[in-house]
Amino acid sequence: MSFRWGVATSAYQIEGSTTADGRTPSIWDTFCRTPGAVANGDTGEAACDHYRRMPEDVALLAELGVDTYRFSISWPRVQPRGLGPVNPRGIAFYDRLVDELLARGIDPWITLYHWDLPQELEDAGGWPHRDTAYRFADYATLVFDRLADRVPVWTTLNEPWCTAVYGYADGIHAPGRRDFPAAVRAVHHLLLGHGLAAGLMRGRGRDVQIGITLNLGQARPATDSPADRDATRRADGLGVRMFLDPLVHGRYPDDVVADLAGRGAVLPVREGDLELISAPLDVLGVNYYFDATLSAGGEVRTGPLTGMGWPITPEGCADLLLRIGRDYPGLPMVVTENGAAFDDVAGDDGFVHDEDRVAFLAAHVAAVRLAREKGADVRGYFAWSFLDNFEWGHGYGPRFGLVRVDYPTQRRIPKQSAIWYRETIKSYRDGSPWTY
Ligand code: PNW
Repeated sequence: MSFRWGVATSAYQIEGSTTADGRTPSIWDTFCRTPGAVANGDTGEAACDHYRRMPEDVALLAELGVDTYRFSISWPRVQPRGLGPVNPRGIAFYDRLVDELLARGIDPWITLYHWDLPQELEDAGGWPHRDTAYRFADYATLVFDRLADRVPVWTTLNEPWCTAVYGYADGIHAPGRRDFPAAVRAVHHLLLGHGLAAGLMRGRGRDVQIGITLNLGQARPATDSPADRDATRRADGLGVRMFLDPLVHGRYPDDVVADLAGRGAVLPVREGDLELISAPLDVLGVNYYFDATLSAGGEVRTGPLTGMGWPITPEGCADLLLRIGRDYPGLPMVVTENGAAFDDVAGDDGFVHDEDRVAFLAAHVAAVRLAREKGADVRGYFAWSFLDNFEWGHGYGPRFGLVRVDYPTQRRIPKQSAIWYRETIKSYRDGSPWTY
């Protein structure tokens, strides 16, 4: 098989049309209406208007030369209110998207949950409530049964750490709650939802791959002091091992359980849950943005930073992929997101000479190459993002796209990085193509 080259997006960040064709509100619609929650009062109501411009966007993907497009399904579009039968008008959009992609030789790669929980399910308790896991599994099969005949790869969740921590502990993402023990319950129910959905999809007997995507980084101690090393262990526990240990080894790490107990939080594990959660995965999606350097006092950020204030740490990408390969052997990986926001300056023609983004992406592709040479089983690389889009709590300020979106006109203008990416993919394919 040849290495996959792709780009990624998510539903709420690009689609707009939030009330079209029977879609009901998600927690992000509600959060965006909460005063002060999102920068500039921005909302996903219009976003990139992708819901209406989908065919021209797919044509643009074909011009980019990617072989894979990773997108997510809006739960409240296909199952309004998170309950009951599929909404035919909602699923029809994804049906057309899949056909359009296949017609252009691009593999659709579906993420079932990229943060847009139907509001009614949050009202009933959200992810801290166990029933949400069962609701998610029900929704997953509705989508799977309609699209699995044409979609080869299925990702259950995108970055459950962000859902739990940003959504329920820090309150900086929807639903904006600040309750650490609730966030820890959310972690377990997200993983349970993954396990239930994966099991049901697997049971359909289709020839597809099933996986999950995590945001991962290699935490590093600022100094060799015991306090900094302990801060690093704890961050790695919550960020990496709390997810990968149950998924791969079928148990939560003892030190993490103890740390959580010290903070008054408990993972609400019931008999049989860990067996479901640790069912075999075909692929692990790795979203890599940066490495955290930790001291006892918190995170230390030095050196060059992106427009998000994130450190630029491509070496960490290789280290991370090698470490996952070592600690969780036998798990094929795909980098399902990597990219950066910079202060893009557009010319009069809208063109952006984003040499900083080109350098960022090139350094990370080189890190993937290095990790592969050293033996990590990495099977694809997807840039975040195809288009500039709604960057959650930051609104439309940060631009991650390879393609600029001029929001007032919705014009798409490929940036220098889009041209660079197309040429890079081509040279890898024409040179000595990566295979696995
Ligand atoms: C990811 N962090 O989120 C998401 O999957 C995307 O939807 C998002 O647009 C993209 O990264 C860029 O932010 C993350 O602080 C948010 O480490 C925050 C972090 C990592 C990933």
